[in-house]
Amino acid sequence: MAAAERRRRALITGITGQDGSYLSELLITKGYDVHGIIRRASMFNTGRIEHLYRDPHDPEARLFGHYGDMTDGTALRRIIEAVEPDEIYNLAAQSHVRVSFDEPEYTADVVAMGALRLLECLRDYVARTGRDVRMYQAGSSEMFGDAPPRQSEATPFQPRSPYATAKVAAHEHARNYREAYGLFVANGILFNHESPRRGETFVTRKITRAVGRIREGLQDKLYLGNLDARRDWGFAGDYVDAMWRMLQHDTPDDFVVATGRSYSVRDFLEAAFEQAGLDWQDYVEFDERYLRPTEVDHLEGDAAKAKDKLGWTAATDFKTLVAMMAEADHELARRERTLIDAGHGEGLTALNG
Ligand code: NAP
Ligand code: G4F
Repeated sequence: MAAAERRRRALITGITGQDGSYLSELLITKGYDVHGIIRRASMFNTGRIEHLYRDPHDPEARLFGHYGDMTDGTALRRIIEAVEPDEIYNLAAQSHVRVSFDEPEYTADVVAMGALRLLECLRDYVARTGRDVRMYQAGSSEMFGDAPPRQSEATPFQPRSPYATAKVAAHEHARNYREAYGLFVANGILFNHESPRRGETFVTRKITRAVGRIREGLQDKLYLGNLDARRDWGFAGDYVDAMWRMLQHDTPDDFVVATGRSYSVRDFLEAAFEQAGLDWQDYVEFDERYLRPTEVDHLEGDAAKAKDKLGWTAATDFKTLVAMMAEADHELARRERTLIDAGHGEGLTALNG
Protein backbone atom coordinates (compact mmCIF):
# COMPACT_ATOMS: atom_id res chain seq x y z
CA MET A 1 0.00 0.00 0.00
CA ALA A 2 1.33 3.46 -0.90
CA ALA A 3 2.23 5.72 2.03
CA ALA A 4 -0.67 8.08 1.22
CA GLU A 5 -3.16 5.23 1.57
CA ARG A 6 -1.82 3.96 4.86
CA ARG A 7 -4.69 3.52 7.32
CA ARG A 8 -4.17 4.89 10.83
CA ARG A 9 -2.75 2.21 13.03
CA ALA A 10 -3.63 1.60 16.67
CA LEU A 11 -1.83 -0.73 19.06
CA ILE A 12 -3.88 -1.95 22.02
CA THR A 13 -2.46 -3.73 25.05
CA GLY A 14 -5.20 -5.70 26.83
CA ILE A 15 -7.12 -6.13 23.56
CA THR A 16 -8.72 -9.37 24.79
CA GLY A 17 -10.37 -7.64 27.78
CA GLN A 18 -13.74 -5.93 28.03
CA ASP A 19 -12.53 -2.47 26.97
CA GLY A 20 -10.10 -3.83 24.37
CA SER A 21 -12.98 -5.46 22.52
CA TYR A 22 -15.21 -2.34 22.47
CA LEU A 23 -12.27 -0.11 21.56
CA SER A 24 -11.28 -2.40 18.67
CA GLU A 25 -14.82 -2.23 17.31
CA LEU A 26 -14.83 1.56 17.55
CA LEU A 27 -11.44 2.00 15.88
CA ILE A 28 -12.25 -0.41 13.05
CA THR A 29 -15.45 1.56 12.42
CA LYS A 30 -13.32 4.69 12.22
CA GLY A 31 -11.09 3.10 9.56
CA TYR A 32 -8.08 2.09 11.68
CA ASP A 33 -6.01 -1.05 11.42
CA VAL A 34 -6.00 -2.44 14.95
CA HIS A 35 -3.08 -4.38 16.37
CA GLY A 36 -3.42 -6.02 19.75
CA ILE A 37 -1.06 -7.60 22.24
CA ILE A 38 -2.28 -11.01 23.33
CA ARG A 39 -0.71 -12.90 26.19
CA ARG A 40 -0.16 -16.57 25.72
CA ALA A 41 -2.62 -18.73 27.66
CA SER A 42 -3.18 -22.47 27.70
CA MET A 43 -6.70 -21.94 26.41
CA PHE A 44 -8.07 -19.41 23.91
CA ASN A 45 -8.48 -15.98 25.54
CA THR A 46 -9.73 -14.21 22.41
CA GLY A 47 -13.48 -14.83 22.83
CA ARG A 48 -14.34 -11.12 23.11
CA ILE A 49 -12.66 -10.18 19.79
CA GLU A 50 -13.33 -13.29 17.72
CA HIS A 51 -16.16 -11.58 15.81
CA LEU A 52 -13.64 -8.96 14.56
CA TYR A 53 -10.97 -11.40 13.45
CA ARG A 54 -10.26 -12.44 9.86
CA ASP A 55 -7.37 -14.39 8.49
CA PRO A 56 -4.50 -11.85 8.09
CA HIS A 57 -4.14 -12.89 4.41
CA ASP A 58 -7.65 -11.57 3.80
CA PRO A 59 -7.39 -8.02 2.36
CA GLU A 60 -10.40 -7.10 4.52
CA ALA A 61 -8.55 -8.03 7.73
CA ARG A 62 -8.40 -5.07 10.14
CA LEU A 63 -7.45 -6.78 13.41
CA PHE A 64 -4.01 -8.27 13.98
CA GLY A 65 -2.71 -10.09 17.06
CA HIS A 66 0.82 -10.18 18.46
CA TYR A 67 1.96 -12.35 21.33
CA GLY A 68 3.41 -10.30 24.15
CA ASP A 69 3.19 -9.52 27.83
CA MET A 70 3.48 -6.36 29.92
CA THR A 71 6.19 -8.04 31.96
CA ASP A 72 8.38 -8.48 28.86
CA GLY A 73 9.84 -5.14 27.75
CA THR A 74 11.84 -6.63 24.88
CA ALA A 75 8.71 -8.07 23.30
CA LEU A 76 6.86 -4.75 23.71
CA ARG A 77 9.70 -2.93 21.97
CA ARG A 78 9.76 -5.42 19.11
CA ILE A 79 6.01 -5.13 18.61
CA ILE A 80 6.08 -1.32 18.51
CA GLU A 81 8.93 -1.39 15.97
CA ALA A 82 7.01 -3.86 13.80
CA VAL A 83 3.58 -2.23 14.04
CA GLU A 84 4.68 1.43 13.74
CA PRO A 85 1.52 2.64 15.50
CA ASP A 86 0.00 6.12 15.40
CA GLU A 87 -1.84 5.56 18.67
CA ILE A 88 -1.16 3.23 21.59
CA TYR A 89 -3.84 2.35 24.13
CA ASN A 90 -2.41 0.80 27.29
CA LEU A 91 -5.33 -1.20 28.67
CA ALA A 92 -3.52 -4.32 29.92
CA ALA A 93 -3.77 -4.95 33.65
CA GLN A 94 -4.36 -7.41 36.41
CA SER A 95 -7.53 -5.41 36.91
CA HIS A 96 -9.22 -7.13 39.87
CA VAL A 97 -8.90 -5.10 43.07
CA ARG A 98 -9.52 -8.00 45.48
CA VAL A 99 -7.03 -10.21 43.63
CA SER A 100 -4.38 -7.46 43.89
CA PHE A 101 -4.24 -8.08 47.65
CA ASP A 102 -3.35 -11.73 46.90
CA GLU A 103 -0.94 -10.94 44.05
CA PRO A 104 0.51 -7.50 44.87
CA GLU A 105 3.91 -7.96 43.24
CA TYR A 106 2.49 -9.32 40.00
CA THR A 107 -0.13 -6.55 39.93
CA ALA A 108 2.55 -3.87 40.38
CA ASP A 109 4.72 -5.51 37.73
CA VAL A 110 1.99 -5.58 35.09
CA VAL A 111 0.26 -2.30 35.94
CA ALA A 112 3.02 0.08 37.11
CA MET A 113 6.17 -1.40 35.60
CA GLY A 114 4.23 -2.46 32.50
CA ALA A 115 3.24 1.16 31.84
CA LEU A 116 6.81 2.30 32.47
CA ARG A 117 8.17 -0.32 30.04
CA LEU A 118 5.75 0.86 27.38
CA LEU A 119 6.64 4.51 27.97
CA GLU A 120 10.34 3.69 27.59
CA CYS A 121 9.62 1.97 24.27
CA LEU A 122 7.58 4.96 23.13
CA ARG A 123 10.28 7.42 24.20
CA ASP A 124 12.96 5.65 22.18
CA TYR A 125 10.71 4.99 19.20
CA VAL A 126 9.65 8.65 18.96
CA ALA A 127 13.24 9.88 19.44
CA ARG A 128 14.47 7.58 16.67
CA THR A 129 11.69 8.16 14.13
CA GLY A 130 10.43 11.66 14.99
CA ARG A 131 6.87 10.38 14.44
CA ASP A 132 3.85 11.77 16.31
CA VAL A 133 2.73 8.73 18.31
CA ARG A 134 0.07 9.23 20.97
CA MET A 135 -0.53 7.05 24.00
CA TYR A 136 -3.53 6.51 26.25
CA GLN A 137 -2.92 5.30 29.82
CA ALA A 138 -5.86 3.50 31.46
CA GLY A 139 -6.10 5.06 34.89
CA SER A 140 -8.85 4.29 37.37
CA SER A 141 -11.19 5.95 39.86
CA GLU A 142 -9.76 3.42 42.35
CA MET A 143 -6.81 5.83 42.54
CA PHE A 144 -9.06 8.22 44.50
CA GLY A 145 -9.63 5.56 47.16
CA ASP A 146 -10.66 7.30 50.37
CA ALA A 147 -11.07 10.78 48.86
CA PRO A 148 -14.67 11.98 49.35
CA PRO A 149 -17.00 12.29 46.33
CA ARG A 150 -17.48 13.80 43.86
CA GLN A 151 -13.97 13.19 42.56
CA SER A 152 -12.48 15.23 39.70
CA GLU A 153 -9.04 15.69 38.10
CA ALA A 154 -8.22 18.06 41.00
CA THR A 155 -8.94 15.47 43.73
CA PRO A 156 -5.78 14.09 45.40
CA PHE A 157 -5.26 10.35 45.11
CA GLN A 158 -5.62 8.23 48.28
CA PRO A 159 -5.24 4.67 46.95
CA ARG A 160 -6.49 1.75 49.06
CA SER A 161 -5.19 -1.38 47.29
CA PRO A 162 -2.07 -2.67 45.56
CA TYR A 163 -4.01 -2.30 42.30
CA ALA A 164 -4.77 1.36 43.03
CA THR A 165 -1.23 2.23 44.11
CA ALA A 166 0.09 0.60 40.94
CA LYS A 167 -2.36 2.64 38.83
CA VAL A 168 -1.23 5.83 40.61
CA ALA A 169 2.39 4.97 39.76
CA ALA A 170 1.47 4.36 36.11
CA HIS A 171 -0.46 7.65 36.01
CA GLU A 172 2.49 9.58 37.44
CA HIS A 173 4.97 7.89 35.08
CA ALA A 174 2.77 9.00 32.19
CA ARG A 175 2.69 12.61 33.44
CA ASN A 176 6.44 12.59 33.94
CA TYR A 177 7.13 11.28 30.42
CA ARG A 178 4.82 13.96 29.04
CA GLU A 179 6.78 16.68 30.82
CA ALA A 180 10.30 15.22 30.52
CA TYR A 181 10.23 14.16 26.86
CA GLY A 182 7.30 16.08 25.40
CA LEU A 183 5.44 12.86 24.60
CA PHE A 184 1.71 12.91 23.90
CA VAL A 185 0.44 10.72 26.73
CA ALA A 186 -3.16 11.14 27.94
CA ASN A 187 -4.31 9.81 31.30
CA GLY A 188 -7.90 8.58 31.50
CA ILE A 189 -9.31 8.34 35.01
CA LEU A 190 -12.23 6.07 34.30
CA PHE A 191 -14.92 5.21 36.81
CA ASN A 192 -16.40 1.70 36.80
CA HIS A 193 -17.76 0.69 33.44
CA GLU A 194 -19.59 -2.52 32.73
CA SER A 195 -21.23 -4.46 29.91
CA PRO A 196 -22.33 -7.95 28.95
CA ARG A 197 -18.60 -8.54 28.24
CA ARG A 198 -17.52 -7.61 31.77
CA GLY A 199 -15.36 -10.23 33.52
CA GLU A 200 -17.57 -12.57 35.54
CA THR A 201 -15.85 -11.93 38.86
CA PHE A 202 -16.65 -8.19 38.99
CA VAL A 203 -19.70 -7.55 41.11
CA THR A 204 -22.13 -6.32 38.43
CA ARG A 205 -21.54 -9.24 36.10
CA LYS A 206 -21.44 -11.69 39.00
CA ILE A 207 -24.93 -10.46 39.90
CA THR A 208 -26.43 -10.50 36.39
CA ARG A 209 -24.91 -13.94 35.68
CA ALA A 210 -26.46 -15.23 38.90
CA VAL A 211 -29.88 -13.73 38.11
CA GLY A 212 -29.89 -15.40 34.69
CA ARG A 213 -28.81 -18.75 36.12
CA ILE A 214 -31.30 -18.58 38.99
CA ARG A 215 -34.10 -17.94 36.48
CA GLU A 216 -33.07 -21.05 34.57
CA GLY A 217 -32.74 -23.21 37.69
CA LEU A 218 -28.94 -23.48 37.33
CA GLN A 219 -28.02 -21.76 40.62
CA ASP A 220 -29.86 -21.08 43.88
CA LYS A 221 -27.55 -18.84 45.90
CA LEU A 222 -25.32 -15.83 45.27
CA TYR A 223 -22.52 -15.13 47.75
CA LEU A 224 -21.32 -11.54 48.02
CA GLY A 225 -19.27 -9.28 50.29
CA ASN A 226 -19.88 -5.60 51.06
CA LEU A 227 -23.24 -4.40 49.72
CA ASP A 228 -22.85 -0.82 50.98
CA ALA A 229 -20.06 0.29 48.63
CA ARG A 230 -21.18 2.88 46.10
CA ARG A 231 -19.92 3.03 42.53
CA ASP A 232 -20.46 5.29 39.53
CA TRP A 233 -21.32 2.64 36.94
CA GLY A 234 -21.36 3.45 33.22
CA PHE A 235 -21.38 1.44 29.98
CA ALA A 236 -17.99 0.35 28.59
CA GLY A 237 -19.09 1.03 25.00
CA ASP A 238 -19.51 4.73 25.88
CA TYR A 239 -16.20 4.93 27.75
CA VAL A 240 -13.91 3.70 24.95
CA ASP A 241 -15.12 6.65 22.86
CA ALA A 242 -13.73 8.96 25.56
CA MET A 243 -10.34 7.19 25.28
CA TRP A 244 -10.24 7.84 21.54
CA ARG A 245 -11.29 11.48 21.99
CA MET A 246 -8.42 12.04 24.44
CA LEU A 247 -5.95 11.09 21.72
CA GLN A 248 -7.59 13.39 19.13
CA HIS A 249 -7.41 16.39 21.51
CA ASP A 250 -4.85 19.10 20.69
CA THR A 251 -2.90 18.59 23.93
CA PRO A 252 -2.23 15.57 26.14
CA ASP A 253 -4.11 15.90 29.43
CA ASP A 254 -5.81 14.02 32.32
CA PHE A 255 -9.56 13.37 32.15
CA VAL A 256 -12.14 11.92 34.53
CA VAL A 257 -14.72 9.80 32.70
CA ALA A 258 -17.90 9.07 34.69
CA THR A 259 -21.69 9.33 34.68
CA GLY A 260 -21.84 11.59 37.76
CA ARG A 261 -24.30 9.29 39.59
CA SER A 262 -23.53 6.58 42.09
CA TYR A 263 -25.45 3.55 43.36
CA SER A 264 -24.72 0.95 46.02
CA VAL A 265 -24.08 -2.73 45.31
CA ARG A 266 -27.45 -3.28 47.03
CA ASP A 267 -29.11 -0.92 44.51
CA PHE A 268 -27.58 -2.94 41.65
CA LEU A 269 -28.82 -6.17 43.22
CA GLU A 270 -32.32 -4.81 43.63
CA ALA A 271 -32.46 -3.56 40.04
CA ALA A 272 -31.11 -6.79 38.51
CA PHE A 273 -33.37 -9.14 40.49
CA GLU A 274 -36.38 -6.88 39.99
CA GLN A 275 -35.85 -7.15 36.25
CA ALA A 276 -36.48 -10.91 36.63
CA GLY A 277 -39.42 -10.43 39.02
CA LEU A 278 -37.35 -11.82 41.93
CA ASP A 279 -36.52 -10.55 45.43
CA TRP A 280 -32.73 -10.53 45.87
CA GLN A 281 -33.07 -11.16 49.61
CA ASP A 282 -34.29 -14.70 48.91
CA TYR A 283 -31.04 -15.59 47.15
CA VAL A 284 -28.12 -13.50 48.39
CA GLU A 285 -25.84 -14.57 51.24
CA PHE A 286 -22.82 -12.94 52.78
CA ASP A 287 -19.34 -14.44 52.40
CA GLU A 288 -16.45 -12.66 54.07
CA ARG A 289 -14.09 -14.02 51.40
CA TYR A 290 -15.30 -11.21 49.18
CA LEU A 291 -14.37 -8.44 51.62
CA ARG A 292 -11.19 -6.45 50.99
CA PRO A 293 -8.60 -5.56 53.68
CA THR A 294 -9.27 -1.93 52.79
CA GLU A 295 -12.44 -0.94 50.94
CA VAL A 296 -13.25 2.05 48.75
CA ASP A 297 -16.63 3.26 49.99
CA HIS A 298 -17.87 5.83 47.55
CA LEU A 299 -16.84 6.70 44.01
CA GLU A 300 -18.81 9.29 42.08
CA GLY A 301 -17.12 11.24 39.33
CA ASP A 302 -17.27 14.77 38.04
CA ALA A 303 -16.66 14.52 34.27
CA ALA A 304 -17.23 18.22 33.51
CA LYS A 305 -13.77 18.59 31.96
CA ALA A 306 -14.35 15.70 29.53
CA LYS A 307 -17.66 17.28 28.52
CA ASP A 308 -16.12 20.70 28.08
CA LYS A 309 -12.89 19.76 26.28
CA LEU A 310 -13.76 16.48 24.55
CA GLY A 311 -17.51 16.87 24.03
CA TRP A 312 -18.00 13.56 25.83
CA THR A 313 -20.91 12.54 28.08
CA ALA A 314 -22.15 9.13 29.19
CA ALA A 315 -25.01 8.04 26.93
CA THR A 316 -26.22 5.02 28.93
CA ASP A 317 -27.92 5.37 32.33
CA PHE A 318 -27.87 2.93 35.24
CA LYS A 319 -31.29 1.35 34.54
CA THR A 320 -30.47 0.77 30.87
CA LEU A 321 -27.08 -0.74 31.79
CA VAL A 322 -28.59 -3.17 34.31
CA ALA A 323 -31.30 -4.20 31.83
CA MET A 324 -28.73 -4.71 29.04
CA MET A 325 -26.56 -6.94 31.22
CA ALA A 326 -29.46 -8.86 32.76
CA GLU A 327 -30.99 -9.60 29.36
CA ALA A 328 -27.69 -10.77 27.85
CA ASP A 329 -27.01 -13.02 30.84
CA HIS A 330 -30.51 -14.46 30.76
CA GLU A 331 -29.90 -15.44 27.14
CA LEU A 332 -26.56 -17.00 28.11
CA ALA A 333 -28.24 -19.00 30.89
CA ARG A 334 -30.97 -20.18 28.51
CA ARG A 335 -28.24 -21.54 26.22
CA GLU A 336 -26.59 -23.30 29.15
CA ARG A 337 -29.96 -24.79 30.07
CA THR A 338 -30.49 -26.03 26.51
CA LEU A 339 -27.06 -27.68 26.47
CA ILE A 340 -27.67 -29.36 29.80
CA ASP A 341 -31.13 -30.55 28.74
CA ALA A 342 -29.54 -32.04 25.63
CA GLY A 343 -27.10 -33.94 27.84
CA HIS A 344 -24.05 -31.81 27.08
CA GLY A 345 -22.43 -31.25 30.46
CA GLU A 346 -23.35 -29.49 33.65
CA GLY A 347 -23.00 -25.88 32.53
CA LEU A 348 -20.42 -23.59 34.05
CA THR A 349 -18.67 -24.26 37.31
CA ALA A 350 -19.61 -22.11 40.33
CA LEU A 351 -18.69 -18.48 39.94
CA ASN A 352 -16.22 -16.91 42.30
CA GLY A 353 -14.63 -13.51 42.70
P1 NAP B 1 -10.05 -6.65 31.78
O1 NAP B 1 -11.32 -7.07 31.13
O2 NAP B 1 -9.62 -7.29 33.04
O3 NAP B 1 -8.90 -6.81 30.68
C1 NAP B 1 -7.56 -6.72 31.03
C2 NAP B 1 -6.71 -7.05 29.81
O4 NAP B 1 -5.33 -7.04 30.20
C3 NAP B 1 -6.98 -8.44 29.22
O5 NAP B 1 -6.83 -8.37 27.82
C4 NAP B 1 -5.84 -9.26 29.82
O6 NAP B 1 -5.52 -10.42 29.08
C5 NAP B 1 -4.73 -8.25 29.75
N1 NAP B 1 -3.59 -8.59 30.59
C6 NAP B 1 -3.58 -8.95 31.90
N2 NAP B 1 -2.35 -9.20 32.33
C7 NAP B 1 -1.53 -9.00 31.26
C8 NAP B 1 -0.13 -9.12 31.06
N3 NAP B 1 0.69 -9.50 32.02
N4 NAP B 1 0.37 -8.82 29.82
C9 NAP B 1 -0.46 -8.45 28.81
N5 NAP B 1 -1.80 -8.35 28.94
C10 NAP B 1 -2.32 -8.62 30.15
O7 NAP B 1 -10.08 -5.07 32.06
P2 NAP B 1 -11.02 -3.95 31.42
O8 NAP B 1 -12.24 -3.85 32.26
O9 NAP B 1 -11.12 -4.16 29.96
O10 NAP B 1 -10.17 -2.65 31.73
C11 NAP B 1 -9.19 -2.15 30.81
C12 NAP B 1 -8.18 -1.29 31.55
O11 NAP B 1 -8.86 -0.20 32.17
C13 NAP B 1 -7.44 -1.98 32.67
O12 NAP B 1 -6.15 -1.42 32.74
C14 NAP B 1 -8.21 -1.62 33.92
O13 NAP B 1 -7.38 -1.69 35.06
C15 NAP B 1 -8.62 -0.21 33.58
N6 NAP B 1 -9.85 0.27 34.19
C16 NAP B 1 -11.00 -0.47 34.09
C17 NAP B 1 -12.17 0.03 34.63
C18 NAP B 1 -13.47 -0.74 34.53
O14 NAP B 1 -14.40 -0.40 35.27
N7 NAP B 1 -13.58 -1.73 33.65
C19 NAP B 1 -12.18 1.27 35.27
C20 NAP B 1 -10.99 1.99 35.32
C21 NAP B 1 -9.83 1.49 34.76
P3 NAP B 1 -6.34 -11.80 29.27
O15 NAP B 1 -7.60 -11.64 28.45
O16 NAP B 1 -5.41 -12.82 28.77
O17 NAP B 1 -6.65 -11.92 30.74
O1 G4F C 1 -16.92 -5.00 40.79
P1 G4F C 1 -15.77 -4.76 41.69
O2 G4F C 1 -14.82 -5.89 41.89
O3 G4F C 1 -15.05 -3.46 41.12
P2 G4F C 1 -14.02 -2.42 41.78
O4 G4F C 1 -13.32 -2.98 42.94
O5 G4F C 1 -14.77 -1.15 41.97
O6 G4F C 1 -12.95 -2.27 40.61
C1 G4F C 1 -13.35 -2.11 39.25
O7 G4F C 1 -13.52 -0.75 38.97
C2 G4F C 1 -12.31 0.04 39.04
C3 G4F C 1 -12.70 1.48 38.73
O8 G4F C 1 -13.08 2.13 39.91
C4 G4F C 1 -11.31 -0.52 38.06
F1 G4F C 1 -10.19 0.26 38.07
C5 G4F C 1 -10.99 -1.95 38.41
O9 G4F C 1 -10.10 -2.48 37.44
C6 G4F C 1 -12.28 -2.76 38.36
O10 G4F C 1 -12.74 -2.78 37.04
O11 G4F C 1 -16.30 -4.32 43.12
C7 G4F C 1 -17.21 -3.23 43.28
C8 G4F C 1 -17.68 -3.22 44.72
C9 G4F C 1 -16.54 -3.25 45.74
O12 G4F C 1 -16.79 -2.32 46.74
C10 G4F C 1 -16.60 -4.67 46.32
O13 G4F C 1 -16.18 -4.77 47.68
O14 G4F C 1 -18.46 -4.40 44.96
C11 G4F C 1 -18.10 -4.93 46.21
N1 G4F C 1 -18.44 -6.37 46.24
C12 G4F C 1 -19.33 -6.94 47.10
N2 G4F C 1 -19.36 -8.26 46.88
C13 G4F C 1 -17.91 -7.34 45.46
C14 G4F C 1 -18.51 -8.54 45.88
N3 G4F C 1 -17.01 -7.29 44.47
C15 G4F C 1 -16.70 -8.45 43.84
N4 G4F C 1 -15.81 -8.43 42.81
N5 G4F C 1 -17.24 -9.66 44.23
C16 G4F C 1 -18.15 -9.75 45.24
O15 G4F C 1 -18.62 -10.83 45.57
